[in-house]
Amino acid sequence: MAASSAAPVTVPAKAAKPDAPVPVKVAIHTAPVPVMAAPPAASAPVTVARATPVRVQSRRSRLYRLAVVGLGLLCVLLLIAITVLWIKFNSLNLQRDQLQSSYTNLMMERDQFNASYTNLMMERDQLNASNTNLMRERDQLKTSNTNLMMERDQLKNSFNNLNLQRDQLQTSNTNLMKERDQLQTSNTNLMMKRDQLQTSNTNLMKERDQLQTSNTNLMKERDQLKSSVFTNLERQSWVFFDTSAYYISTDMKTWNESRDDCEDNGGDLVIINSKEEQEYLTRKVGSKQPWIGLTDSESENQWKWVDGSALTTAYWAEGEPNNWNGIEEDCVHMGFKENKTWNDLSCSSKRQWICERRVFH
Ligand SMILES: [Ca+2]
Ligand SMILES: [Ca+2]
Ligand SMILES: [Ca+2]
Repeated sequence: MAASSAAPVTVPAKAAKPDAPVPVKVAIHTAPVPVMAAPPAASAPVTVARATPVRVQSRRSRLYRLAVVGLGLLCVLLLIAITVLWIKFNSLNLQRDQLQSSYTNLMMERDQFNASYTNLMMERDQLNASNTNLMRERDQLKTSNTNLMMERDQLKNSFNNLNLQRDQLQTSNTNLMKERDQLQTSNTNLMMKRDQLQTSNTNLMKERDQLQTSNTNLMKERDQLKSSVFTNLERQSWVFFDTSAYYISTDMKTWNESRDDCEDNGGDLVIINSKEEQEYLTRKVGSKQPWIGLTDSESENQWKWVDGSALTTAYWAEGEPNNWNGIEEDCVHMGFKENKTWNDLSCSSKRQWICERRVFH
């Protein structure tokens, strides 16, 4: 339509500021209505040449007709113009109404847009706030996630260690249960043995008490006997050293006769077991040279004591034993030479002797 180009509607596409209301400008330009110039009035001057009266009258008549015709034409034209203007006016009114309606609609839409815009701004602000919160939460969750992953890894390690420990403990537990069962069995056996031992112990204590009583009696008897033995030995000139009693004879006999005498008195020829014993007897014999219980009569140079034991420590005089002068010398006496030490001599020689017997203190 031609009217739409004549009536431009300016609606800014986007406002400079989002908060400002959308300006809507509606300019209505009505087309200028052409005003027809009024037809020349009838009283317009008409120049009529002065002629003859008929001719003048005819000319006037013709002018009148022309004027009428012209006036009629003018009226027709005016009517057409008015009709056209009327149509255009109606059309413009219609367009104006449409534009007003459109304007109203646009205003409503603008208000709706404004309301929507406000809502959207609010939503945007809410979304911004929500976004900020979400980002903060995301960061917190990221941190939390990292921590959780670390904790998870630590828990995994801990879990693996615990599994390992559990397995070890299970093995240990199984072993301990076996040991416990064995110990229970052992304990039961030990308790039985303990009971048996308690019974046995009770019996032994009774026996011990009886033995103690018996021992006490025996000790008394022993002391009495010992006293008696000591008295008798002292009476027979025995002397005492350590755990032995010694008799140094005044008579002189062969080695074998001397041994018989010792055996008859509950002993045997002396066995010298230590340096102390050797020194004690050396002091006791003085200048005597008595037999001692050492011989190699069974096998030459295999010296043995009268109890069958081999000689370990000897106190031979210098150059002894020597089977002096080619004579067999198989028996030993002490107190020889200045050191009072040992010499081998013929067993058939007669000399004093020393007997030894064990005594109890
Ligand atoms: Ca001895
Ligand atoms: Ca000899
Ligand atoms: Ca000799």
